[in-house]
Amino acid sequence: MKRFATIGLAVALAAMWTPARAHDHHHGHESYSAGEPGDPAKPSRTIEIEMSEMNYEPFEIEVNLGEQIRFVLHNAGTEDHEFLLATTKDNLNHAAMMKKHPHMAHDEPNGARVAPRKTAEIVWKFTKPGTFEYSCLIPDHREYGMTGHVTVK
Ligand SMILES: [Cu+2]
Repeated sequence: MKRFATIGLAVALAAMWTPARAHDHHHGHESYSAGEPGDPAKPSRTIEIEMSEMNYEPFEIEVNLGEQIRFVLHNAGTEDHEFLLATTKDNLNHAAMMKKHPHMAHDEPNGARVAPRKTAEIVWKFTKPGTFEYSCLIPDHREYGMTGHVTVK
């Protein structure tokens, strides 16, 4: 499990290098690394994402800068899964927090936690160019492959 060890090290280093940030971390912050919460009253393109153990389908998407996406998140698996949109750096910091507080609940506009056989939706506006990701931060899920990538053109 070389990949697991490497990612585990990256998480540990991220936690060590940003103690102030980790300390300040709280849910409900106003700025998000992958864009901003969308407006459900405005037009959006729908992208359906299926989650299961331990992956996303699709695991790679492309959106246009300024585009609003309605993500319909189906959990086709047998465990809870999350979909959290952020930069890799932010998700790794967040994952380190989750290891310390595994029962942390998420109620954030940039993501959702979905129970088996349930569906959730989030509306997101991609206001920043670059590469972002969606990931499941339930301990060990990310390490076993639950990461997808978003390219904003
Ligand atoms: Cu998961």
